[in-house]
Amino acid sequence: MRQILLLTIMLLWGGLGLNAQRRIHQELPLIPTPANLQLTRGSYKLPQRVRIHYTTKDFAFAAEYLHQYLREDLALSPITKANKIPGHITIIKSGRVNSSQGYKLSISEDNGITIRASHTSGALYGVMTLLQLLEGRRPLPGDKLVIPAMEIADTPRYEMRALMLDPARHFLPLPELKRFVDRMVRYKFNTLQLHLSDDQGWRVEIASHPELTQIGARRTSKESLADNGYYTAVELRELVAYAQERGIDIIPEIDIPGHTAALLHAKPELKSDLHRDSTFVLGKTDNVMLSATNPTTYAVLDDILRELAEIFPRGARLHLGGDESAIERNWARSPEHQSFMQAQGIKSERELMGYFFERVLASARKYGFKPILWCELDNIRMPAKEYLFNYPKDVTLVTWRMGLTPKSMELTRASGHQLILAPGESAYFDYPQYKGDLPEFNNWGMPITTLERAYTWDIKSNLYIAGDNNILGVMGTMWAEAMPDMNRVLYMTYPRALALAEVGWSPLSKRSWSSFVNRLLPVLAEMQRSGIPYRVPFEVYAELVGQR
Ligand code: TNX
Repeated sequence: MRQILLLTIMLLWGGLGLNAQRRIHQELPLIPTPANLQLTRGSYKLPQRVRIHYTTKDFAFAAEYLHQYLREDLALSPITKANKIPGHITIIKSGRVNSSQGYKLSISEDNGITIRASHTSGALYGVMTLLQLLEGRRPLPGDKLVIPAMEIADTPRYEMRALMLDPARHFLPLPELKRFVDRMVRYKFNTLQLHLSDDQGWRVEIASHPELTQIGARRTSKESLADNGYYTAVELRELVAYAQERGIDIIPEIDIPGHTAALLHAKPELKSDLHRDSTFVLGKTDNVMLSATNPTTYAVLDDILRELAEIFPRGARLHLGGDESAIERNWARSPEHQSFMQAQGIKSERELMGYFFERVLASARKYGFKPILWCELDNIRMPAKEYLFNYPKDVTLVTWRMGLTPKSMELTRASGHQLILAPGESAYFDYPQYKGDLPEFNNWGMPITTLERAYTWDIKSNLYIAGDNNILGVMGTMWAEAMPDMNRVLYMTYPRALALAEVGWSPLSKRSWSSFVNRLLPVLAEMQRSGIPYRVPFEVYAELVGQR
């Protein structure tokens, strides 16, 4: 089957008319496409012993990254930290670039390559753009590498471009997380959320409550023993530093008060009266909730947050879940919760959610975290009118449920909450990418999210209103019920995350599906060369030859 597919693609590619081939090569293979790009006269020839000069030690990592690429991927012999010589590569700190993630990239025959940025991430993004320009241009021995002269002035559409991994469902060892981070920076993603707890596992070591991982990270059913595992505080600190060098913030997520079977399995004292006598099997139980009446719940959560604060930098974001809490099945049926509500004057279980989070958010604030919650409305689909409960102003919300993004945008616009867009119908990359495609196990009837959909959702909709400045960014989620390991995760991530990277970075005015498709092949070729699994988007090849 695979061979047939590959053969078909090769035939299609070979069979493209000259016009189509020309069309494909017209556009520079940059993903995400820059905000401004102007080709200028001439071209620049990279010398074999090209010098890389940088003006501040903040840019050392970006320079080193470029150095390594030139040496290993293009077989050049670069020299870094040399004095500045015109006609080579310079990475300059410049106050003239006024956005912290922005950069300017000039390529000219006489001056060589200049990247200007005011901050580390801008310098890094300038290098990533340069890498894509150089990709596939490895010269033959004796020849020089030539790139067209141009001026790029680039800056992101949204401050945050995020992906989310779910090691709770299937554990992903630390080196695999680094492998994922390595790819993210290539496409200018700057945030990785780690879903560290769910019904299926508790994945972060908490010294004051060792049973969380001793019990909560160990599956009890035989078939899923391979899913055991957790991150130590030392490992997470290492990951935070590793990601930070690459311009990526890590957001830990502790999912409460629902999605907590593993937590309750490890700490039965946090169960409500409803479940006091039940035992939970890790990976099997859901729809249970923490007790909101028990002071121990808040004390344990405070301990957890305090320890997380020792791992993550002060001011980091922290996601506290808040999704799919089955309040009707839990708090609404619990005598303890009902009398607690009465005593406190709390009128509904929804209001009790507000009470619960106020108490946990007090801990989050005390430890300097910026809190995030999944946005829930009064209904799981339209018609929905309002928030599930009164979200405090300092909480950033994530819109995720299918069909609720327009409503969530309207509500947050009015209430002033910051919003991250992770719409289920276009940014849930656990869903199959095409009819009949993976995942072939644990598929609970997932809908399909095609590459085209992952790219066009914001272009096709009337979601955006001028001055919508409460939107912090976009996030693609890799929920892992059906993804046993990192190779599968990468296969599901790419190429759809390339589409999302462009949604999050490039201005709407510069984007089109056909342009994206034209730029895709060389980027995928580089992934293949680097050993990154991705799904071959054969339907896109059909698009190129007009067969749709
Ligand atoms: C809903 S999205 C969930 C996750 C599942 C996902 C599967 C969200 C906030 N909760 O727990 O993994 O659907 O697509």
